[in-house]
Amino acid sequence: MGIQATHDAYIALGSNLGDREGYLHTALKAIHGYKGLRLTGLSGIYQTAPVGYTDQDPFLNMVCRINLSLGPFELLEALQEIEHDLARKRTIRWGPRTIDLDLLLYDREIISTPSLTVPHPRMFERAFVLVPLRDIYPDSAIQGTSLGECIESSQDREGITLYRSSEDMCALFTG
Ligand code: A4P
Ligand code: MG
Repeated sequence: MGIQATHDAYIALGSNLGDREGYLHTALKAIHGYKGLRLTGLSGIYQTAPVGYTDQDPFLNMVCRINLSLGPFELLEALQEIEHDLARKRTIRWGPRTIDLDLLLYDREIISTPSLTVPHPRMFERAFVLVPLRDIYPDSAIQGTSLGECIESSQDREGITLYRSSEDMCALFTG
């Protein structure tokens, strides 16, 4: 009997179309139900003003931690499959979407390829990612970069309000 090596990864979820909270819940269930993936942490849900293409409705954003046996590229494929199943409409870049799943961190790996960049290239300047990540990330810094300082200097931190607490999310998924 071998010991299965496992990894920890952090995924950012975002939705700003239709039943936003419903899409987040459906995506979390799909992640937890996917072979080789297991949810181990849930941030709160935050309502956030749109960044980039601003003429669109506010987002709900959150972050989850997973424990997994898949490699980073297999994980990206799994996330894309789940996005596809939730019928995301790819029309406007940075535009409205039912669900967006971004791979933020995979252990402490640094990956730089055309199809996958980890840590996610824009995460350190986006409060809509860092504020939920801070709910569940065990340290105050990531590879020497302070989460609090990044949030302080982010452009979008004013537009963020708590929508559902991390405790409520965990209760929903365990009880
Ligand atoms: N890709 C490379 N690295 C990664 C990674 N770490 N995780 C590639 C996920 N994908 C990665 O992604 C485009 C390509 O990125 C993929 O083919 C993959 O191989 P996509 O999800 O198809 O396209 P997208 O999401 O429209 O573009 P992108 O660049 O991911 O958009 P962003 O940067 O995620 O921005 N404002 C608020 N308040 N909240 C939001 O959630 N989201 C966006 C989307 C803009 N403004 C927002 C929000
Ligand atoms: Mg994306």
